[in-house]
Order: sequence, then C-alpha cells, then structure tokens
Amino acid sequence: MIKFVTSNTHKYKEAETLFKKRGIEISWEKMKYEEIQADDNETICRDSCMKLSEKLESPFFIDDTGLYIKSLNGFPGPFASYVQETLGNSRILEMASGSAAFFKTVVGFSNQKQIYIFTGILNGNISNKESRTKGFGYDPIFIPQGYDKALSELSTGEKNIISHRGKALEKFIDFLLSSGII
Ligand code: ITT
Repeated sequence: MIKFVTSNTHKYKEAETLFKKRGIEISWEKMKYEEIQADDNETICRDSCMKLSEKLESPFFIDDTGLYIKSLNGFPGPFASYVQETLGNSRILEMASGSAAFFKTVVGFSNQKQIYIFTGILNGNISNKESRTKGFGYDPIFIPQGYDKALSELSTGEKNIISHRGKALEKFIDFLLSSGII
C-alpha cells in the first residue's frame, strides 16, 4: 500500500477521501520531516522526496503546498506553513484583503527508484474577512475563483474537485493506474 507521509491531518483526510473515491486505499505515515528553504515548492518537494527515499523502504508520496498572494509579490509562497504559524490569517487579511492569490500543491512520489512530480493550482482571492466556518490553514480567507464563499465552507469532496491538492492528486492517481504500479 502506498504511504502518504505528512504531519498534517487535513491533508491526509482530503487525500484519503479522493483516493477512496477512485477505489484506492492509502496509509498514513504520520511524521514531520525537515525541508530545505527554496523559493519554489517543486525544489523543496523533490529534495524532501530524495531524502525520505533513503529512510523509507516502500513507495510513498508527499505534498508540499504554497500560497502565492499577488499584491505581496507572491509572499508567503513556499513559506506558507511558517507564516500561518507566525502571522496567521488575521495579519494576512490586514495586508492583502481582496488580492488575487493562488494555492499550489506539488505532490512528489517515490518508488525508491525514481521520483515523479505532479502539480495542481487553484486561483482565487483573499477575502475581506475571515469566514466563520473555521477550517484548514488559509481556507477561511480564500475565495476560489467563481465562488462567493470561502474554501472552508466547502465539504472535503467539493474542495477536492476544484482544489490544488485535488488536481495534483488526480494527476498522480491517473499515473498510478496507467503505469501499472498499483
Ligand atoms: P507536512 O507535514 O505535509 O509538511 P505542513 O502543514 O507543514 O505538513 P506544508 O509545509 O505544505 O505542510 O505547509 C503548507 C501550509 O499551508 C500548511 O501548514 C497550511 O497552513 C497551509 N495549507 C496547505 N494546504 C492548504 C489548503 O489546502 N488550504 C489551506 N491552507 C493550506
């Protein structure tokens, strides 16, 4: 069974739901791993995959996600986790209400022989106020393009259909099924 290596419960729940919908079971390797600093998620994801390949003996994947806010020249980008912990959604609203923004998820898969990368993007805007529906990370302050509500107001299944993570994982699942790896 393929392992999803992440310390993040929300990420795992979204992935588990999507894989289940496609008839595939995954398992959770709940762990935090060290990440290098770089200005794009692909570089970080590839590096983490390479290092984890030396530690883990069976096929696994990871998810590195960034939030890129246009009016802040792409900040926080790949530093989304650190900024969520230090500034939080209220400070982001003060700085960037109404700005265009996008989420980017980079999924890295390793079968210990090779690393494969899959990417998904969700465009939208930073809202004017935080949604009362709390949720995962920046979801309460992110309005997806074409919607009039925050991402936190969508169910996991609804979010998966449009989200950065959903798109990256769908590409990954298509690859898994067509390559005969599972
Ligand atoms: P890992 O163990 O998988 O690394 P993490 O939470 O540290 O978990 P990231 O380094 O990818 O994950 O950090 C991205 C941060 O961006 C994360 O902590 C959330 O605060 C936020 N984030 C990621 N995906 C998100 C999503 O779909 N919606 C809202 N916020 C998200």
